[in-house]
Amino acid sequence: MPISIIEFETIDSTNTYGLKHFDELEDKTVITALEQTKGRGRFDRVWVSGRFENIYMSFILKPSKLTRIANLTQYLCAAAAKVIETYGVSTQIKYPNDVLVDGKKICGILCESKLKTNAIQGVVLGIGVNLNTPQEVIDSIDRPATSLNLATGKHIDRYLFLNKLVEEFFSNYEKAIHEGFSAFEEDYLKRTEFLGKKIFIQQRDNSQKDECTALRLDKNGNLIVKTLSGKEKTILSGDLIL
Ligand code: BTX
Repeated sequence: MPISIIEFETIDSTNTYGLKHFDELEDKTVITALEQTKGRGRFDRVWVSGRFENIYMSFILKPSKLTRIANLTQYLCAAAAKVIETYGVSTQIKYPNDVLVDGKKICGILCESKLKTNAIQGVVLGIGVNLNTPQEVIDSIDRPATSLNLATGKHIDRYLFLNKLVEEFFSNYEKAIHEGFSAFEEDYLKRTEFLGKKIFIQQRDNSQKDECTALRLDKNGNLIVKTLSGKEKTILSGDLIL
């Protein structure tokens, strides 16, 4: 379980706070906020973070051995999907870090390493989950999005969800750290719907969309695709367009 949960009413970003105060925060501290004024996604994108009784949270993690950082993102993705499903909705995982409901993004994960003279000291693993975002705010997001209240037709108790997520995350955390992808492979794979399908990989500058077929995830959780020229390729960065 976490050492402590620190909650802010308003903060720029729980990840930014975690990185800034990394040295003084203990391993397994959880930072949460009711709203973020500068919520961040990957590649400096914005994460819509208004005061809607949503989850904006970062885990401060300083494991002594870390198999693969990318796996922590996938591990949290599967944990979040499981908790969302306790509300009676089904989820899909879009590689590597999105949880979708009805094909729309409900949750995003941002994993950032804390480096000191090029050595990794640990990570700040941030997650945002839309629990009670109003429809008009969802409609203003530039990609398909949803919120758990809209999917269930009910208001979602933020503290209950937060506790469930923290508990689920730490229930298998040590195993995930030590064994990597194999520790949670089944939970992750059974929610992926893109394998075997034609997809596009878009690089971060949005310049190019490469068509390919998603083949499988390897034993480290990396996506293997077949390119149009028939070659197998490992995808380590970019966004999947389904
Ligand atoms: P991402 O780069 O995968 O997704 C960002 C994209 O998702 C945006 O460009 C936009 O299209 C869409 N988007 C923005 N806000 C939302 C939203 N609320 N719901 C659904 N879609 C949205 C995902 O990055 C990583 C998000 C991590 C957020 C957490 S919150 C706690 C922590 N602190 C912080 O600043 N970031 C993390």
